Amino acid sequence: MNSFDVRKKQLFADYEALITRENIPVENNNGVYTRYKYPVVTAAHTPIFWRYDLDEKTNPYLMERIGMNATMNSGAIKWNGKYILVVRVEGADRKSFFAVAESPNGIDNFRFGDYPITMPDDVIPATNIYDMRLTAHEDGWIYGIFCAERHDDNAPAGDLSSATATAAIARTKDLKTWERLPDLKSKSQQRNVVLHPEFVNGKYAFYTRPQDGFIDAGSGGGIGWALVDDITHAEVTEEKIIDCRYYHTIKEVKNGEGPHPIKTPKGWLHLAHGVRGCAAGLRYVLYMYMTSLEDPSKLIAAPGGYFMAPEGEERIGDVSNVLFTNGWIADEDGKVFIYYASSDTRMHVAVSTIDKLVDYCMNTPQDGLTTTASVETLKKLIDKNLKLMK
Ligand code: M1P
Repeated sequence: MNSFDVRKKQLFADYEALITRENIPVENNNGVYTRYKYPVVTAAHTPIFWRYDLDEKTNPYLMERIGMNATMNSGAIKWNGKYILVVRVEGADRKSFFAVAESPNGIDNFRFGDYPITMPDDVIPATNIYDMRLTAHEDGWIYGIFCAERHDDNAPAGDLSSATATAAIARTKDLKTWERLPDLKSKSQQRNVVLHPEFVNGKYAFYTRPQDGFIDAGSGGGIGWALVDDITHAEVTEEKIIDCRYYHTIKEVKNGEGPHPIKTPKGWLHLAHGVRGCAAGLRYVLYMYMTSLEDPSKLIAAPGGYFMAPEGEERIGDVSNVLFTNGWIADEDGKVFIYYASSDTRMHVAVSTIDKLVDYCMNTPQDGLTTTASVETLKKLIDKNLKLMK
């Protein structure tokens, strides 16, 4: 074998070893969820034949030709018995695109299909697209709502950083061919928009995140809720904030709905991200809340603090100190697979159950918004436990 063939054989062997590596639950957990040791999808999980030209004549040194930088913020759905992620893959050129990776068990063996998704760009073309939330809606379509980013042409000449964020809408029946619908019309910029899986009062319901600019949520207030008559010409006419931001909390600067909520007998279970500022920059954590079955826009449980925060290697990456989620899968047996990205770099899974997550939401004390309130809450638990321990 010549050196080209030796290297090629090694590349494929290393790749197969990575893809088929068994994932291991991390035992040291808090009882609410179990993290898994290895990231489920990394840039190294993208197929070798996406990155290398495998023709010795045109690539005699067998060098990487198209670099992949990150695999992050992935939508999730169970489809034909497989655990599917629509992964946000970011190339070395900073462009994000979507690609389907599937696993037989939800915790390892995630493998990409041969091609990334070709997302029609027949509305207003976007420079970058990312962070798809998948919703199998009761109308029979699977929707992908994602951010479409474009340069802000109103920015002063020479400003090549100002951008606009819009919620783009596409739908599919097979996760292969996508139909693009017009972007969600809204007075403000929008990111982290999610489609509720059921009609509400006969209308499509969206979780929104109104924002003053591309980065700043500003006066947006928090996670919003809007009903839309026609998804093929979706427009936010009225928007109410259902999960507010508060001073000195984990969502002081921004928040955003994660995947669409899971329906449980006790209410809709929501997973979201909250952002606060500190000297090291922004810190993104995950938190949960619940809304009523009768009125999905009515908050019924708001556990205080974060549900998950970056730990260990999760803390480090392209944008450090970030956990972000836009995908989870609830199995028929009540198991929940929470897919989250760390530091805008790689995808992980944590596993819990619907019962545990509902218990977490209903019985974790609310944030009292002051130190005094937090200490009083803590003292109540200590009193109770000390009595039990006597
Ligand atoms: O870099 C962290 C995240 O920042 C944005 O989220 P948000 O709009 O809530 O600030 C998004 O760009 C997201 O993709 C990214 O992970």
